[in-house]
Amino acid sequence: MSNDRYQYHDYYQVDDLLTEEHKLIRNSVREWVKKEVSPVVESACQKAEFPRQWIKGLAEIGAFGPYIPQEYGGGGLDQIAYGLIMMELERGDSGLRSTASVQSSLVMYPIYTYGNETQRKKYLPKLASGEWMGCFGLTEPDFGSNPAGMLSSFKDMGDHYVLNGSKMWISNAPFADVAVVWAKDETGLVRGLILERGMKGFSTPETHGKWSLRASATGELVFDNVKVPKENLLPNVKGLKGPLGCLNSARYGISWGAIGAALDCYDSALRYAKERVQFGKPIAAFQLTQKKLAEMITEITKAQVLTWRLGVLKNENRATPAQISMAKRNNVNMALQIAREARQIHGGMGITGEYPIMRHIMNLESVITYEGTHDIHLLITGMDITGINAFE
Ligand code: TGC
Ligand code: FAD
Repeated sequence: MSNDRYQYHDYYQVDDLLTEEHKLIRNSVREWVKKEVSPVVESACQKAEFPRQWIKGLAEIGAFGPYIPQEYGGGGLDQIAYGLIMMELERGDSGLRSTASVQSSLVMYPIYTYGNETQRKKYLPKLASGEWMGCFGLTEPDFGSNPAGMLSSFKDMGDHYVLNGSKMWISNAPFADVAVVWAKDETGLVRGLILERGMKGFSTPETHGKWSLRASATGELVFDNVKVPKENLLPNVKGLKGPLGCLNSARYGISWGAIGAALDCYDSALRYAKERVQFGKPIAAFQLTQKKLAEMITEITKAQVLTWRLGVLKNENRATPAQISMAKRNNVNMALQIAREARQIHGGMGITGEYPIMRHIMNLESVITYEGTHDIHLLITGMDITGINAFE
């Protein structure tokens, strides 16, 4: 994919709803992705390697903590700017967006929101600059959709805590310097702890053999009697609403990100359909191809409008978790369906690394599962509209 011919599509002129600053930020991220990501992303995925040089670039374009206040090293931007950054990054690759959304929404957000001033000052500037990378440990081998059952726990030893347990499927774990870990205290209450690489008994083995998100590093977090200083407890939240609150922010970012992956597939399919000739005509001339392309841009346009509106609600602090669930579920599913149709339009070429399509399909198979599966989000909507909890 060294020749990146991507062009943005905005059928309903959603751009008119953005500020000049939004457009500037979006364009600079798009340029960075074209220059630094597109030339290497296919080979990174083929080799299942996270290109470490992306970290410096992500920090420079402001992708780490865009909405965290500037006094802590963040960008001080609004939620729409954050969404646009996620969209452009995921246009490049979902794994790239994952790295940035974990750092921003699952590590910096909880330290900013639930941490004290000392923790904010110690961690946030280094996370914003990419000097330190972070990860977020909620999922366990036996507790994915149902994190309330987690077994990781810590004991109060007087002047420190001792943490035991494990986490699985953790993005960025293999290279993270800092981990925000959710575990139960002796009363069974979920609390957040900040772990640092090098703490005795804390290890982060890498997960190998993924067919999805191959340019993103995934691993386990293993806690074997880890001695955690008391000052590493996040003081300002108790219970499952702590980690779930972070997920609101990350899921919101994913709802934008998925539009980026869908746009990349649509853009490639549209161009290919106009250039590829069969039976003496461009395949774009066949009604069946037009149906696919027309449905793709219709779904993308609906998602762009829905997500922009969600961004406005989020800026006003009015977006509910259920509204965010609806957007995450709709947009990721939309992107996956579009990626599959785009693969058809590319024929055999669609399975090669010459085009981004197969990589997006494989990536989106993770995105539709992590941060709450497709069905879990449906049940969250179901609970919201009926008032009846299907999880109990
Ligand atoms: P439930 O009893 O409903 O709620 C427990 C407490 O949490 C509150 N709450 C929320 N608070 C903030 N935001 C939300 N979205 C919230 N949802 C619930 C709730 O009000 C309650 O508070 P309180 O004060 O009464 O205690 O919880 P439940 O145990 O019944 O579970 C509900 C369920 C299934 C919806 C939830 O657990 C869930 O969302 N499951 C999916 C798990 C998930 O999304 N895991 C993601 C792991 S991280 C990840 O995937 C990162 S991928 C990173 C990347 O690479 O991008
Ligand atoms: P399960 O919970 O076992 O679900 C299996 C199936 O059962 C799903 O289809 C699900 O929808 C269905 N199901 C479960 N409960 C119900 C129900 N009540 N009703 C109907 N159907 C149900 N986690 C982190 O904490 N941090 C990370 O950084 C992170 N990164 C990830 C990166 C990757 C590449 C992947 C694949 C996952 C990552 N995760 C991370 C974990 C992710 O959040 C979980 O995989 C996800 O929440 C689902 O959990 P599970 O895989 O255990 O599936």
